Amino acid sequence: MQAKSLSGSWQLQQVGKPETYQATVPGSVHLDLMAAGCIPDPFVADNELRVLWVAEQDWQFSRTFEVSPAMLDEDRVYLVCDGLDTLGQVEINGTVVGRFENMFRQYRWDVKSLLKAGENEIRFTFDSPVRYAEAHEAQYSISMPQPWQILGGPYLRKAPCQFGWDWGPMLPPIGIWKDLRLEAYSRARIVDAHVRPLVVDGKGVADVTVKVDNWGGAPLEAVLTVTAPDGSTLEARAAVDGQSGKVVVEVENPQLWWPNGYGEQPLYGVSLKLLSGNETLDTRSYQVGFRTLELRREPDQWGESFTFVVNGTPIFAKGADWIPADSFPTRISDEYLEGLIRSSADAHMNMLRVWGGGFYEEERFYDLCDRYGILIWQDFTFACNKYPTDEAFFENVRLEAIDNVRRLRHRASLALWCGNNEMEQGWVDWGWNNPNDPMNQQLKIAYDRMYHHLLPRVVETEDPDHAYWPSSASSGIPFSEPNSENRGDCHYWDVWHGRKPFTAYRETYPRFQSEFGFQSLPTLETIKTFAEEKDWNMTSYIMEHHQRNMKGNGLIIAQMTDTFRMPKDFPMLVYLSMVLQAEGIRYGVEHWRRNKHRVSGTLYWQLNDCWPVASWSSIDYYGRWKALHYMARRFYAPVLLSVEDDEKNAKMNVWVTSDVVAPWSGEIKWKLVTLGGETLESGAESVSLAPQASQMIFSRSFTLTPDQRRSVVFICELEQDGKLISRSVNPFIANKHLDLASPNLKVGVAQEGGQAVYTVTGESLARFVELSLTGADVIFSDNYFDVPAGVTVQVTSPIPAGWTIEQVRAALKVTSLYDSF
Ligand code: BMA
Repeated sequence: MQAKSLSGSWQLQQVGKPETYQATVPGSVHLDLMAAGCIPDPFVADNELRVLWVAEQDWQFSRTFEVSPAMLDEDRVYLVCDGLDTLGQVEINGTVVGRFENMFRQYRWDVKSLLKAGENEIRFTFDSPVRYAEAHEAQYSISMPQPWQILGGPYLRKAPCQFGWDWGPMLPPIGIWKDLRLEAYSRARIVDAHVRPLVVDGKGVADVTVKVDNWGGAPLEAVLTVTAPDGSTLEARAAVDGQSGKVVVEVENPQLWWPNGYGEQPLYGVSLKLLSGNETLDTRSYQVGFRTLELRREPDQWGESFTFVVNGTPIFAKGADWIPADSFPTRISDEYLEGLIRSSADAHMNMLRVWGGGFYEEERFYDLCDRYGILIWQDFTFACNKYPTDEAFFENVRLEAIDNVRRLRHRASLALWCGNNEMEQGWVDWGWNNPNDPMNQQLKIAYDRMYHHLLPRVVETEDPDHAYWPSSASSGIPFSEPNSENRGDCHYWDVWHGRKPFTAYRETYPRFQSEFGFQSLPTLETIKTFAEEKDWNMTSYIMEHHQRNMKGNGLIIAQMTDTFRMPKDFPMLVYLSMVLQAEGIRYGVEHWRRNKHRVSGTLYWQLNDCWPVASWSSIDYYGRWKALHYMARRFYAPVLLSVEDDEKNAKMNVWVTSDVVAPWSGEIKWKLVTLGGETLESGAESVSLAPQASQMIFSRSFTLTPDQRRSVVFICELEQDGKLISRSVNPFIANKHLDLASPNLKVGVAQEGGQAVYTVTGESLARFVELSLTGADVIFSDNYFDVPAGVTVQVTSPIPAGWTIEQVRAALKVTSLYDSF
């Protein structure tokens, strides 16, 4: 087997225009035009609107390449394209090789007859996805119009959000977005290898079925090598009979793979060789983990459970929804991607949902999730829309589903296949269904066929080891209460879209909360990349351009006034919007974790951004942690202290919730204290929890005067072996009405190795203390924390590369709630 990558330097040309540009493959037209200085950065100001024309044109990518006589000596030479975005045709030496129409599929053509030894030419012509989508929409008008979207996306198998979303710009990329290469084989090649890392009676079993194309007809052998984390190897071989063979390696006492927080992530290498005698004809290699995984759905007193169970241990899923990490995905660096996955694991997450409006992620994404112990809920890429009903569309999707299920099914991180995002809800709850319209009925029948028949059948056939779920949200019963609290997963949007207060979260008891969220602005440093200071106003043209949920900025302000005083300036508005978001999501997650006997997971909407924008994300486009991400690290901690406050009755219920699989014991210390630090009452309770239990430890109503409500707080601390592990500060009134005084915060900064240690104290309660270093992006060990009067709080950060501790001191900025008004 020989391979030759065709990635690298290409030439780009707009169809019908003479100018040529240098192009980078993998890449896209927008990125090449930006690099050539021909279009402005679409993420700055409202430049997006100035570059809409790019995706309305047709584009050609071409290059020459050498083919060696040795390659042409092989029986077959394929052109293999891992990702073509999206629509067009490819020619070699002037002859059309084939057409493509799906960015999620791998395309493979036998091109030997078109190649010659020496120089060859290859040319891709990409048709405008926008013109295609709009023309089809004009003809069939099936899609659901949204103000933030180019219409007609569903006609194309292209990431739906690239046509615009309620957090994303309308910038559909065009181009060769993954590697492409020539692959040459003689006699036979591997067509498919189904690698199943199983655990059977405590033994690891690497069970591999290989399918081959054996046009040479010679006897073939498959050799399977399993490499343990310590480098030791086990090998087995088996004859390939006809077009398929099965080879199995058993691993005694395998090290089990666990989700983050439940154990280690030992990974085994699996490599497969196809031999003819001593000659290797083809190879494949994989990274696997041995684990069992089940989606447990059992009838119970509330309906039906929805719990992921790994190696027999029920997991409380803690995480977020994942969207594409860039509108132009080919420029996502390995460091950036790892930063996002590491940040998820750092916040004690164990699950991300790859949401159906994006794309099936690249190998490197799942490699990281395997390594960091992040389970993946994988949607098929359909979201919030009605899709075509014709046979060609169904066949295109069937091939796409087979490609991607085969590509990902061996992954330790893969937890679930899910049909689509929110489309069952559309049919049942959002008025999509019009029984009097025959076209509409056809669309609904097509929905049923796709998500209740075609896709589950592909999963059943290609990946019997993972469950299929028809839609998120769904009850699991077709067209029956998809957003039911009693069974299946839920999306809860009454807080945010429905403008309910955060307290409304406590009225819900979903079996699995796979979406809920609240927006904030991105960090000020990020806002500076798209808005000049003159535009620093919530309702300025530019700030509203970087807000795609039409009512979004108003919703932020409205909810802010429930909780906080009006911010005194724009930087404080940014700060408060982040704190508000963090507080809201905390409120929900704490409630659902307290009720873990009933609720089995929370995935907040959304982890990340694809451009700089006001959104529901906890990490902004530049990888900066918003307050929510720091808060997530606290509310997703393995042992959670939370206070169920009842403002009206001045009642505080103190809970401890444990995800630890062993018994847990510790101590609660509480006090009623003035903002100035005077203790009015205090007490302590011991905590002793069964494995994975949640329990109310202490409950108390206080009698407070109206003045006291504004000037005292309830502070609770959780200790283990005398060491503080968590603190919770709870007012008896909305934060805006607290009688806060200037805390006069003092921060000592010392150096310990490569770390800066910040020691924070104040004279009066400081809420949501934010530390930042002007001129550097660092992640602090904690941030947006409370500092009660007279209490010392210590946090650390890495010292930025090349900085002295004096520079850290000079750059340190400290903000607390008191500074916001
Ligand atoms: C859910 C998601 C997305 C959307 C988000 C915020 O519906 O599935 O479609 O971006 O809410 O509105």
